[in-house]
Amino acid sequence: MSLLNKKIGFYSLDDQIKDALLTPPHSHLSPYLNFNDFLYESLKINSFLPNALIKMISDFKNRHSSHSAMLIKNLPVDKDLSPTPLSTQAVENKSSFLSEMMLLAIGQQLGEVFSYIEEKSGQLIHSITPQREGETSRSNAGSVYDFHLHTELAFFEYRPDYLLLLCLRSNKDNRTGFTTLACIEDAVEKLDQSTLDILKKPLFRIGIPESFGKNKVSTEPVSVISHHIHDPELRVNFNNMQAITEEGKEALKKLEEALNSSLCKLLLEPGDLLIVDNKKSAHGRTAFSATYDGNDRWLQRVYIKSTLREMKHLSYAGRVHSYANYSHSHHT
Ligand SMILES: O=C(O)CCC(=O)C(=O)O
Ligand SMILES: [Fe+2]
Repeated sequence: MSLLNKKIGFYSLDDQIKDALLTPPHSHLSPYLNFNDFLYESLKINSFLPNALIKMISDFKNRHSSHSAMLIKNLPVDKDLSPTPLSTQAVENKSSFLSEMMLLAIGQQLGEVFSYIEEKSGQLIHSITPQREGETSRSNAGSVYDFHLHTELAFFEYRPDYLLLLCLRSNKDNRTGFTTLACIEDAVEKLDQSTLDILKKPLFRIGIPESFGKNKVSTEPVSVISHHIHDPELRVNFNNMQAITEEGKEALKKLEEALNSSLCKLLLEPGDLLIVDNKKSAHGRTAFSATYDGNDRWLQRVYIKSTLREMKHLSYAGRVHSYANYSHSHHT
């Protein structure tokens, strides 16, 4: 178990640049009132970022580096931060939108910001905060139990290529509530060829969350490691996944052990942005105790796809997409 690993690209912004970004030119815009104006305005932020960081993100995106995730530290986030919202909808109390600016600016270096109507009502910027009603769930709303490693929306063919997690408020005790991360390369090194061959077969059913599934609880059997020979991809969720054969079960257990044996645990701090390559790595979160008093851990999240053109048939409204359009077209 290590805190940082060579598969995670690391960049810490100079204080000087951070300070220059503290007062962005058009801070009166709200992403919650007019998302598109805010989105395109945020692009201007990128011209203030150092070329070395822009290059690192470009190399990461194009797989010119070996990074499966990136951690960018010391980004500016809002100074007078409102209390951690108790519901995922209640972000309108936020009086400035610097964190959103940073998320969307950097997100757009990787591709297109998008959402699903079935995930947080189609919001394009998600608040990840502990929710009382979901506290025992193994989901982003939970806190009581570990949220095991998963690739984001693993059940869905049209899942995000990247997710960005920006920390606004860290967990109070600084000892729990780690974001966990493991990448496929580290796991593949530890697995024998026959296990890898089994993981490449369609022997695994991945659970579909209720908000997406409605009348279907899991996928058709899929493989968890793709056949891309030179740059294999991962599709996994250890919270709700089942192998349909004994050899599949055995292989899945070995994969989980291999991923966990090279796990990175990151205690995100305000201004830390974790960019996860959702094809190359799995992420999760360790348990923590939530108090629901406005001081809980608070991350903001966006989903990115390199391009939205292949999802055109799933479009719901602009950048918001719908899983229902997919399940209908697949007669389920
Ligand atoms: O809370 C975290 O650190 C990560 C939660 C998660 O899996 C997500 O937001 O997709
Ligand atoms: Fe996740």
